Amino acid sequence: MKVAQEDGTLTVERPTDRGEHRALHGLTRSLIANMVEGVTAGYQFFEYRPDYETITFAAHAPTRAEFTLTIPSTPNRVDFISAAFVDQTNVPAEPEPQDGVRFLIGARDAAGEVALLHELVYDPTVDERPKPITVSLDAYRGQTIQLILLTNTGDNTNYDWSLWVDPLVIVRPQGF
Ligand SMILES: [Ca+2]
Repeated sequence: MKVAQEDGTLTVERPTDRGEHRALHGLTRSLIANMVEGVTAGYQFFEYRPDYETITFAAHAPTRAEFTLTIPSTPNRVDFISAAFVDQTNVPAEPEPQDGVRFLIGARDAAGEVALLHELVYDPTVDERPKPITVSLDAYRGQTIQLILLTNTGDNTNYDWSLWVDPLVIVRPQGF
């Protein structure tokens, strides 16, 4: 999927009219719409400046997306929240073996140091629902960072259509 921004409007283009591309096209549009809705509905999704030319939110692993965020100096919690999911829509009735997708969340701080904050494997042969992700960014309060979202295929690339569901960075009081 190619996502472009022009005159304040985001557009999502699909590479072909094949079924899997049509499905991901719709999903990508809805994910981005949900992110925008999250902003207007009161989430503090601050200083969010993604490079829409290169980011894909739903794609066959491996993928890489980076978001530049300036995280406020606040006593509140700052978390990245999302869920990992591997779409099985296009898996045939008699599938080849698959081993799922590894999801990794990292951050590059102002000094250029990259830290792996969290990783998990979504294996569609075991997992049936999106796996929730909550990653604390408290250590980066007051800094401008790149939040890095990666997927990789593992040993087997079959059916590795991977999704970051409703990715958001939120600020909320302690105890919530
Ligand atoms: Ca795999």
